[in-house]
Amino acid sequence: GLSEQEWQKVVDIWGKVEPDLSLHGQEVIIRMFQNHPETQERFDKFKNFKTLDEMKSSEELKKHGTTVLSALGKILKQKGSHEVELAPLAQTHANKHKIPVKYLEFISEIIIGVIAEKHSAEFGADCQEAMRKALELFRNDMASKYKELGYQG
Ligand code: BLA
Repeated sequence: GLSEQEWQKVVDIWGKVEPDLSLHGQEVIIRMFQNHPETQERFDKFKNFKTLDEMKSSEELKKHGTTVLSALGKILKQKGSHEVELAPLAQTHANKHKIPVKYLEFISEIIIGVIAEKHSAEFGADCQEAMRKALELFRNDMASKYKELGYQG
């Protein structure tokens, strides 16, 4: 798990992300599609986007980015006691969207990269390490739920 100091770093940096959640979210989703095109295939509503312009001008994509980061923010603020928040997410991601743990790893690294770019001064090595641990915990707990639900992920 994370120490109280590590959680505090995670929560503090999230406070820098939140004022511009939709912009961060849009950037994360676009970068995930560009770096890992197979992830784009999982979205009926985005799989036909071909150009960066199309992605950038899509309100739906921006909205999804906001959904993702709001859900993640709620989870991170639980500092590991996220059972209530995680259960429904694991359910839809195992049974409906079928999102492998590998894709959760992709998006985790991209989230760290986007924060590092936008908030380099506040997101030093120790803070990045804390965020990486928090996202690892999130993924591990998603993976356990996946197994309970019979999805190998
Ligand atoms: C939908 N993803 C959702 C929803 C939430 C999240 C809250 C809407 C409610 C639901 O269907 O459960 C949350 N998505 C997240 C979080 C992350 C994220 C917390 O990416 C990352 C930290 N979901 C993933 C990944 C993919 C993904 C890595 O976690 C990548 C392919 C896909 N999420 C995905 C899809 C939907 C979804 C395909 C349905 C989108 C729609 O049609 O509206």
